Amino acid sequence: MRTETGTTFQLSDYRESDFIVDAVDLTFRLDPERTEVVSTLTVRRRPGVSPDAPFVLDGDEVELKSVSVDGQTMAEEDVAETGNGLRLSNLPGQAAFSLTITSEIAPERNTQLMGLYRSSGVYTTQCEAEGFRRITFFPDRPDVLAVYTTRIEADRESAPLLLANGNCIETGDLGEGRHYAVWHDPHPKPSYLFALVAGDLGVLEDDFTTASGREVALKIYVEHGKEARAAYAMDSLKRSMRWDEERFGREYDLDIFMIVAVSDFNMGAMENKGLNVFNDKYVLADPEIATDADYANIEAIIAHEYFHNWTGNRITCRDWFQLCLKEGLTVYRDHEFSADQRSRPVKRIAEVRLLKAHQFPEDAGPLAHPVRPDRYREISNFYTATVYEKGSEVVRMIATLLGEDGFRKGMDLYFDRHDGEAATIEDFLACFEDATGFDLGQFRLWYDQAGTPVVSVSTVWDPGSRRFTASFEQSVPATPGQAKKDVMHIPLRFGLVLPDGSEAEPTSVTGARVTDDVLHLTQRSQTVQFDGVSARPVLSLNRGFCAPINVHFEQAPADLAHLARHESDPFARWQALNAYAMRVLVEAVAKERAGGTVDVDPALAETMIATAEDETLEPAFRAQALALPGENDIAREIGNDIDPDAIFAARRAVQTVIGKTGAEIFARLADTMETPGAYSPDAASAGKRAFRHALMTYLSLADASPARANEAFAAADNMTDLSQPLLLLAHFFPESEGANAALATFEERFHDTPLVIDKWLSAQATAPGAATLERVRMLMEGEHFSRSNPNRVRALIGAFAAGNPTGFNRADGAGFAFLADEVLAIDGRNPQVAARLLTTMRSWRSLEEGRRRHARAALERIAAADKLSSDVRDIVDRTLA
Ligand code: 0A1
Ligand code: ZN
Repeated sequence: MRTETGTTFQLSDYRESDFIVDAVDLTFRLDPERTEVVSTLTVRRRPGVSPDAPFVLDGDEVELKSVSVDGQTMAEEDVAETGNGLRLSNLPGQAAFSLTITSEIAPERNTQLMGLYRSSGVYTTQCEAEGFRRITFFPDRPDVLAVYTTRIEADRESAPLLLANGNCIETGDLGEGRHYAVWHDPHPKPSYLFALVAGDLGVLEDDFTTASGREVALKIYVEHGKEARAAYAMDSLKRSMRWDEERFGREYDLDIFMIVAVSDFNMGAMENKGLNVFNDKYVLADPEIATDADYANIEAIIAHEYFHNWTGNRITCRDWFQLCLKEGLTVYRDHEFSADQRSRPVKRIAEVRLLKAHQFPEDAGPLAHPVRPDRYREISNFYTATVYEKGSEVVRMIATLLGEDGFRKGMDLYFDRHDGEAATIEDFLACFEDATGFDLGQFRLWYDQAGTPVVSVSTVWDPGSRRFTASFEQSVPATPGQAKKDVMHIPLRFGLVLPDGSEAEPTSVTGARVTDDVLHLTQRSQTVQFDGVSARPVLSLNRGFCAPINVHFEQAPADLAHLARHESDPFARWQALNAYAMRVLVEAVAKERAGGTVDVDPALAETMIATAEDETLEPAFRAQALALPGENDIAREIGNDIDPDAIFAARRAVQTVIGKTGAEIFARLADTMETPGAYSPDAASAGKRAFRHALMTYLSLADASPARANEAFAAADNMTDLSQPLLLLAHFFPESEGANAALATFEERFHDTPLVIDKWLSAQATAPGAATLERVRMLMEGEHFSRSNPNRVRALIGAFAAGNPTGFNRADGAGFAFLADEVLAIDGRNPQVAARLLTTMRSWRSLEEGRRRHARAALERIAAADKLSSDVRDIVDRTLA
């Protein structure tokens, strides 16, 4: 395990590597305990580098056997093992040379799941960010691009399938039950995109013809017998390939594209060149095992990894500080893909909910960092919502600023100018500026300044002069290492909605630049006058959640209700309704804490019911409209001195009032949302199911009875319709007979399908209340849990810590103590999973005093442990700082 070194890496320290590696030839002699890796590098000293400079290679848990240069074994005194790699001295000064390193690794003992490891008997690799150094000694940094040839030797029986990046150029028999395959990838790539898979797997095959006529073989490898469950992933892949051609003019560039599904994986999936490796959760689906949400995730992640072929692989990152260059951009691309495949406004609502639930709290807490961080101790801890999701929002703002054509021109120039290179954010931004002439000088602060900007708004309507005035004040909260912030360029889509629902068209706007429907805030405070407005308008601000900011705007409930009913853009309708509900919920929490009875503004319930009834809106949208902000959203809005029990009680009370008020209408609507015939995962059918479930939740609360959920559970013929009532029973009627029976039935039916059992674990782990912790402990003792499988850990412990505010934040601190125990227990096997689990403590300072004290004690106990991975050390130190 890489334990803490205390080294901080800084963006400002970047230097090109002294040596250039043109080619990498690898031979793997696979064996679970003792895999021999022979790596031959074709190396040149970079012009200008001193002929005495040593060649420094990274290495982690690799056993060195020998090193030779141009066939000659190197002298012992020229080979220094440094603890984190090799330092080779006395190498040729000018001429290119060939460096051969023989070493050994033990895939079977690799529990970190970084480097070469085994998952259910299959050899697989994960090299991003710094896993290649766990396979062989190498300058393991993304700006060292080389052409790879990989020879794999293995037992034919246990590993009939031998895969690596690129095209297979040779196969053969080695006798004694062993065989080999050689793969060549003609595209120069960084080491983090290397991949190898060897094992016995089934395959689903298809093909794709690119726009220019290249025939591409498509293969998805899964456990034998599960091939049919890869059909939706295959369909998503083909749609992604077509979409990238049509939308961005990007074609695939090899003759084969492979995806391998494995059951032990630290993240979602990995974009290795031509050989994506996936967490099987994001490949396998059929109506019996996958929910609508699973289908949507598969589609999005298949697309994401495929899109990396251009944004990440053909153009990669110069260094890991530039991670958002590939991730933010690729998330933006997968968001656009899903929006085109499904409903754009509904997709946008889901994105914004996710951004606010994950990125906003990160940006407001001790782990806040810029979209492009300027320092890190452990890069694995920077695969964050900020780099991915906020990174995507920043790209979306560039598209807003430049318009569709300008954005496409900038992207075309980026692909053209940097193909085959390792680029930076500066390179990326320069393409948009050069292609359009747009000045992104102030805008680039979005990459370097952490914290969610706040825009405070106040408005005045003067009927006499027909002038509407809006005043804006922007600020960015202090974040770790950044006390003072500069003024940002914030683009805001807006509209002035008139009493009849139409849009005002002011005769003049002064005080801010306005382009089309975008208002540009570029100063700390700005007063904008809209003249010639025919009647008092309601300001609709940040349409489409154009900028990822917090808006402080005391809009009257009647104005929010007006927008919720009349906005032309459905996303903005949802946004207004959500803001209105949030207002009511925050007031309800204050009442609850003061010991009063929670009452609900009847106009909120009416607006929600009217939206639910609005036949012009698609069911998926109406489902979103009915979903109140979650407990964590409310906590974030309140900001400090959080009592999760009060939030829970107040929210439940509001939900119940809405359910009772709307009961008759909801019951009628629920009957119209049938999806007859065989299950189909399409967005329209999924939307109906989501709406029906939202209605059923309100109705069950209104009836104070699990009867509807029991009935729905019994009638379900697909996983979506089965898991929704299961959750309803487990969370709303946990003591009922039906809840226990449903959990037992579910377990009985799916006990041999771990991916489905994860849903069963999560449903129980997220049941509100103090008693759940004991349930989680009990489940950990049961047959379905294993600390060594990341999906199980996330489904049980992760779901408990991140998705159960009342249970995890128990007033006695037992939830925090439990998490600390688990982080320490898991850290020894898998530091990445342990560190990620620990990030669930990031908002501890906003809790009320008693809970805060317990949280601190748990964190301090972790910090005091004698042996921590660098991953956990980094998170615990920053969380406590
Ligand atoms: N690049 C992948 C995510 C990924 C990152 C790190 C990993 O191991 C530490 C694995 C996957 C993506 O964006 O999909
Ligand atoms: Zn990615």
